[in-house]
Amino acid sequence: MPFKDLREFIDTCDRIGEVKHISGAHWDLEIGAITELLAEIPNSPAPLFDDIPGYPKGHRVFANPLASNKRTALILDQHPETPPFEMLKYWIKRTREIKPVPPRWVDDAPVKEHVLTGDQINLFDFPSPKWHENDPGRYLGTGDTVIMRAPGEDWINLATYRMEVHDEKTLGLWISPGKHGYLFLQKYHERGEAAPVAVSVGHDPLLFVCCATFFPYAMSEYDFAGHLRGAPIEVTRGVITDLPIPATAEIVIEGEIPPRNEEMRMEGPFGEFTGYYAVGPHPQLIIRVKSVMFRSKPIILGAPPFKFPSHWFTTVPFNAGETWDALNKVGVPDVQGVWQFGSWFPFITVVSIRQRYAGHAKQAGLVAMGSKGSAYCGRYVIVVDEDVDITSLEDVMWAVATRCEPERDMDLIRECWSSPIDPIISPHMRFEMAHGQQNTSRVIINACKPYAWKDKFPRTNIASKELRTKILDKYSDIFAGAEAEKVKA
Ligand SMILES: Cc1cc2nc3c(=O)[nH]c(=O)nc-3n(C[C@H](O)[C@H](O)[C@H](O)COP(=O)(O)O)c2cc1C
Ligand SMILES: [Mn+2]
Repeated sequence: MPFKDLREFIDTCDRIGEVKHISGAHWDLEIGAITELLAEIPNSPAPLFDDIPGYPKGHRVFANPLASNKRTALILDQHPETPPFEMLKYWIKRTREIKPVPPRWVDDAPVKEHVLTGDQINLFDFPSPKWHENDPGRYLGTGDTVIMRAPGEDWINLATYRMEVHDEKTLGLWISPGKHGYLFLQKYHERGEAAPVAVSVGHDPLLFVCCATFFPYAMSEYDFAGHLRGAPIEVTRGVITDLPIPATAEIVIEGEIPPRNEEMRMEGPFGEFTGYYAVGPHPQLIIRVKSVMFRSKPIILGAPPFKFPSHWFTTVPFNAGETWDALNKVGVPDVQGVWQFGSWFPFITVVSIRQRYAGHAKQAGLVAMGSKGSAYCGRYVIVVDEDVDITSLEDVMWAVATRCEPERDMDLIRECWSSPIDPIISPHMRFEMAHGQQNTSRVIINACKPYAWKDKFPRTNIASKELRTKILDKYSDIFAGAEAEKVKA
């Protein structure tokens, strides 16, 4: 069932115990710390903050929207108990059969319940949290979507980029080199033009996931989100731009992004997905805000990044789906699955194969490394045999520790696509070099049994499936419920 807006999603989550109502937490670090501590607990409920000091009742913040299996399953319209690996397979299937569903224009737009322009605008009217202790200020944009039209082309890009509140009418915007928004701005700004922009900071988390997942250039995230939900996203024209904005959004801001040589502001450092504060303080792009639209009792969608292994984003690494698909498309045979670790970004990509020929594992590693879903900010690509549980980092590291001979089975690839956000980039490269010059190396780890003598590799000593089943049947009183589920495999 597609959700028509964030409110309907929250209500549905609430009915299955997936929401924690929190009253009175302060925007200054309290909301952030509660959100972080909850994200550290696997599958914890999503906090909905109300009665935020200094703000009218009803001005809310909803955070960690997809940080549980059940909530992730909800947006995919899957059974709440669906395991994350099955959800990734479903995502890939839907991606493969994509038929773009363009958004539908409507006039009746709840987001236009209140419209402010000019002097009426004060961004501090919304309870943007200061999420992490060393953030420079308050970030209204974490689970946001930044909407722009491709200059000279006919398509709309939507993407999640962080936004700091600089003052009543100015937002900061940080976009990593190479991202679609970054490419658009290069074109606008080369012509000396400010770029028209609209940003939603509260919408259906399905749209959010699509805005934070890698899609090819020229594929509008609106069209893919419409395809996934099986119905078009309803959009309405902005009040100062003609950009399509989600009609049922909670808060939408419109404005323009001036060229870098006209105005920038110091931004960051912000607590990033890497687990560090890497980027900033540094002069960055801004949005000059020209209009603010919002519904009564608006809800900010918060998705502040936290240090791995917190599942602050989703429990399913959707970018791994692109890599799996890429492996299939170029014809790497017998790929059993792809998974990623690293708080949503592909620091560690794991590919599982059923080895068929000498060189098969290396081929899989090289293709995975270069695929869109794993290329940006990657570090390690690990290839394992089909018996390894790729969703378990412990199991993967067991394979690395026992099946990889480092001298023979590791390859170093230099000068790959990274980002200023990468903590290993030196301060000189991060701050003094021109944008886009940062890069890092990769290691491909072949943690498969050596192909030449794989049949002579020592046997694994875990109890077989047959023995487990027999014991579980006979001694069901020892292994009840969840325990039994755990030892079944
Ligand atoms: C919560 C969250 C915050 C993000 N913040 C940023 C950001 O500040 N800048 C950025 O370049 N990418 C950020 N990303 C990653 C982009 O949203 C992601 O790479 C997306 O695919 C970019 O879309 P695009 O290819 O249309 O540019 C963030 C992702 C998430 C989940
Ligand atoms: Mn895009």
